[in-house]
This record gives sequence, structure tokens and C-alpha cells, in this order.
Amino acid sequence: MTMEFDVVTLFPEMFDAITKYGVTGRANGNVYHLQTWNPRQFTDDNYHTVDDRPYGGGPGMVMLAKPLEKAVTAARNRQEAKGLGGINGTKVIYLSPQGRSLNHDVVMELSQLPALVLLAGRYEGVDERLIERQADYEISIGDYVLSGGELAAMVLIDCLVRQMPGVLGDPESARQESFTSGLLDFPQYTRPEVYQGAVVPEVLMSGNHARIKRWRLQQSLGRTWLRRPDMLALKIENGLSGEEKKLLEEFQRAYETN
Ligand code: 9WO
Repeated sequence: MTMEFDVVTLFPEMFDAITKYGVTGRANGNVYHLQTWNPRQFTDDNYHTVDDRPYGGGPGMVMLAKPLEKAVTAARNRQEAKGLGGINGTKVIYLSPQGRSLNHDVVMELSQLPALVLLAGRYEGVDERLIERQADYEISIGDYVLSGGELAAMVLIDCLVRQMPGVLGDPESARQESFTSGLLDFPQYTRPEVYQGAVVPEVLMSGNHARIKRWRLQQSLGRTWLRRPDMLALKIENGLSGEEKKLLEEFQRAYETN
């Protein structure tokens, strides 16, 4: 199943960053389609005005509801015409720091939908009435403020596209699954065998695949313990295997003695 992305943005060219390059560039037009809608083209005054001063005063400008609503409606209509409208069809997402945090679970939930309209704001924000009328979800990619919603929309699209069937080659797919395991990645090494005096861990040169697999799992468990205790706690709640317990305890003993 392919996915349709319609993005409402004042800066359509920014989306070249995902539609032209790398994994998401190759997948464009095959497993997903992306179309942009510029609210400036849905204005009717000579200046093509898309913003105005905030009621209540204060610095900066707020995006007008009207051009945005027209752009969102045009995007919905295109998806509708493709048979993707209705209750299980189009959802509108507004990207903002006030939204629900994006994580792997949210990505999996959204990946079930055939079509999304993404609304990227600019300036100091968007008239709240437009968000209330049109947005089904508000999503945040992290606790910081950007210059606009475009980069956040691209982060979301990239996450969604890279987990669609057939997008990643075998090696990348395998690594994706390792994140789904709820642990951080193990460290990677490539040539040369000695770099600036630092050697590759001996086990990786051993050719003993069972030993390598155990070492990598141990590194994943150990790093998750050190760097993301919150993730490890979840993993433990869901139950560690006897092997995993043993490997983690061995890592912890080695860490405490060094
Ligand atoms: C700008 C600003 C300036 C002075 C005082 C308060 C202010 N708030 C903002 C602001 O939040 N601007 C936003 C810019 C308006 C909506 C689009 N913009 C945005 C989205 N910035 N950061 C995001 C975002 C989206 C998703 N996840 C993280 C950040």
C-alpha cells in the first residue's frame, strides 16, 4: 500500500531535501507521493497576505486561518478524489511543540493510514481556530522551537517512509528491527583494523558468529543501561531472557570494576 502526503507550507522547495535525496528520494513516486500546497496561492488580495498581527498584542505575526483552510481543503479534495478520504482516510496533522511526542509507537500507528495532510506553520504560530477546525492530531518531534513546522514534517515523513515495505535494502531493514527490539544499537567498526592507535574489539575479528552475536547483544544491553535507563526499565518490565540477564550483569560487573 502506498502513502499520500499533502503538505501545506509557505516553503515547498524545502521538501526537495526528502523527495530528491537518499532512501526517501528513491522511494518518491513509488511507495509514497508528496504534493505541496502553498497558502500564498490561496489568497485573494494583491499582496498575497498570509499573516497578520496577533490579537492581544505582542511581537511577531500569526498565520491567517482563511488561506490555510483553503489550502488544507484543496489537499483533502485531492486525497478524496483518489478514494482516500473518509473516516479511515485523510488525517490532518499540525506540527508544533504543543503536540503529542513522536516516537516509534506513534510512527507505527500513523503508518497504518493511507494519506496524511501535514500542516507546517511559520512565524509565531497559526490562528487557533484553524487548528481546532482542521487538525486531527498535533505532533511534536521534541522539546525545542524551530523556525517553522517544515523540518518537523520532514522528520515525520522520513520515519514513515523508511519503515514502509520495500523501501530499505536488507541490511538496513535488519538494523531497523534491532531498534524495534527496544534497545540501543551496538557499536560498529570498519577498516582499518587500527585507527589512530585504537583497535577493533578482538571478538569482531574472531569469525565466531555466535560469540559476535552475544557480544553485540551485550553491548546493546549495556549501552541502553548506561544511556537510556528509561528504555531499559521498559525492556525489563517486558521480561529479559536468561541469556540477556546474564549478559547485562556481566557488562555491569565489568563496568563497576573499571
Ligand atoms: C515563535 C515565537 C517567537 C516569540 C515568542 C513565542 C514564539 N513561539 C514561536 C513558535 O512556536 N513558532 C512556531 C514555529 C509556530 C508553529 C510552527 N513553528 C514551529 C513548529 N516551531 N517549532 C515547531 C515544532 C514542531 C514539531 N516539533 C517541534 C517543534
